This record gives sequence, structure tokens and C-alpha cells, in this order.
Amino acid sequence: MIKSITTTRKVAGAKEFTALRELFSSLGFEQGKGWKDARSQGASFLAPVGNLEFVLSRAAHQTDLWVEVTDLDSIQEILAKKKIKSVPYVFETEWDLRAFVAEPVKGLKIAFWQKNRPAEDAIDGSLNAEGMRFAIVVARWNSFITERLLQGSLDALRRSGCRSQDITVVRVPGSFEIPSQARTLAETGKYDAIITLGCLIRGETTHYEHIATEVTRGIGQSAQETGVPHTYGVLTCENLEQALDRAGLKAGNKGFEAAISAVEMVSLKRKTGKRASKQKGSSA
Ligand code: DLZ
Repeated sequence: MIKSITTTRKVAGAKEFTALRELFSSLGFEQGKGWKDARSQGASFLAPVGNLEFVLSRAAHQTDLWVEVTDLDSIQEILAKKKIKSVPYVFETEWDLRAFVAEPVKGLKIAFWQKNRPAEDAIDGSLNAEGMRFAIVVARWNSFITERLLQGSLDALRRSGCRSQDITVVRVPGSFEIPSQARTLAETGKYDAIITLGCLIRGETTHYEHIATEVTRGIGQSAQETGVPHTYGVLTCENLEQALDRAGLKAGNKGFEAAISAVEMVSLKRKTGKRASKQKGSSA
């Protein structure tokens, strides 16, 4: 049974090795284990889908790597910031896609591509958090769980390109206090989004339903009334086992998801907000 495909690339030296490792991290690739021994070193990057193609063609488009992405513009922005040249790719086929080729180090050509979509298709937020500022409100109650959620959020923000100095973490006693603190932070105007993290466990929480409803309503209300995106990383669980699963054990890490959603919402707000003001401007 085949399990996976790995393609390796020998690089010219330590400088290129570091440059490629940093570039691939900032593009949003998930890091694999990598390895290092006395004679050599490997930096590994994972993608959700691997695909090995043997091609028989007379066309000239030869690149070393094809990377399918969800937001080509964000990738181009990151490369431009790093002063990596890229050129639009001209296809001889009728493929329904957009692409460009970048050469981050001499001799390594990477084609980044995205499926074309009809013009009326949805607007997506990007997952590039460079230059965005976030506040994370985290409840101390059930800290065994909420600290894991916090680590998940920090991991997501850093991997999306957010700088540590643009992240503020505020701890509150319990989930009940999250909405008021979230609102205080949102009203400062210093943050692009607020990420809320807490953990309510039915078996251990008196008035569980009331607290859960109040916390959810309060966070939503703060988001709507301040206009600052808030994302919801408050676990509402039947028991500790379920909470652990959602804090990184079996069912993902809801803190990570809340942070990624925050990045997407900030990007989306910027894109759709711009669109709205452009439309206003053109009708005036
Ligand atoms: C009091 C309480 C209880 C019983 N359970 C939880 C819980 O499971 N998760 C949580 O985040 N907080 C809990 N709290 C604390 C309340 O949220 C609040 O901090 C206190 O009632 C003080 O207002």
C-alpha cells in the first residue's frame, strides 16, 4: 500500500536553505518534522494533497514544483514583500486557472496556481495576518484546557505571519467575564479582531445553559456593536474528555480555528469594506 510521496531538493548552501525554509513557512505551509545529523539537514513542508505527474508534452512550461493555493494574490504579496521576482505564466492549454512562476533561489522554479472562478463567485478572506493586530481574551477557569486553546491560537497567528508584538493576551477569571473584556478591548480601536477562548463543562458548571447562552450572546453583541470581528473559541462540552479532544487531542484545536477565522474575518472586512466605499464613491 502506498502511503505518501516525498520530493526532495538539494540546495546550494546554508543561506539558500534558510531562505527557502523562511519563505515556505511564511507562505503558510505546514511544517513537517525535518531532521538534522552530522552531515546533513532537512527542512520538511507538508501540503494536504500530494500528486506526482509524469508529463508527455511539447509545451515549454517547465517548473520544479506546482503549488495550488486558495488565494494567489496573497502569495504574490508575500513574495513581493520578500523581493522575490515572479512572472505571470502563459498557458498554451485551455486550463481554467491563473498562475505565476517565482524563482526564490536560482534554479528553483515554482508555479503557484489557483483555479479560476466565475466572476460572480464569492469573495474570500485571505489567511495572511501580516500587519494585523489581535487581542486574545482567555478565561482562567479550566486553564488546563484554555491554555491549550491559547497555544493553538498563538500557533495559528504566527504561522499566518502575525508578529508577536501585534498579539495581546488578556486573561479573565472565567468565561462569564469574556464578553465585557472583549468589548473593552474592541472599543480601544487598537485591534483588528478579538479572539475569545474559554471552556464551559456542563457537568462542572452550575447554570451551564445560562452562562453558555450569556457568553455567546455577549461576544456576538460586542462584535456587532463595535464593528470589530470577534471569533468564538469558547468550548461548551459535556465533560473533560470532550474538552480535551477539542483542545488539540482528537478533534483539532478550537483555539487554532478561532484564530484562523479571525485572520480571515479581518481580511474579508478589509476587502468588502473597500468594495463598499468604492461603490459609494462611484455613485456620488
Ligand atoms: C463559576 C463557574 C463555573 C461553575 N464553571 C465555569 C466553567 O466551567 N467555565 C468557566 O469558564 N467559568 C466557570 N465559572 C466561572 C464564571 O465564568 C465566572 O468567572 C464566575 O462566576 C465569576 O463571575
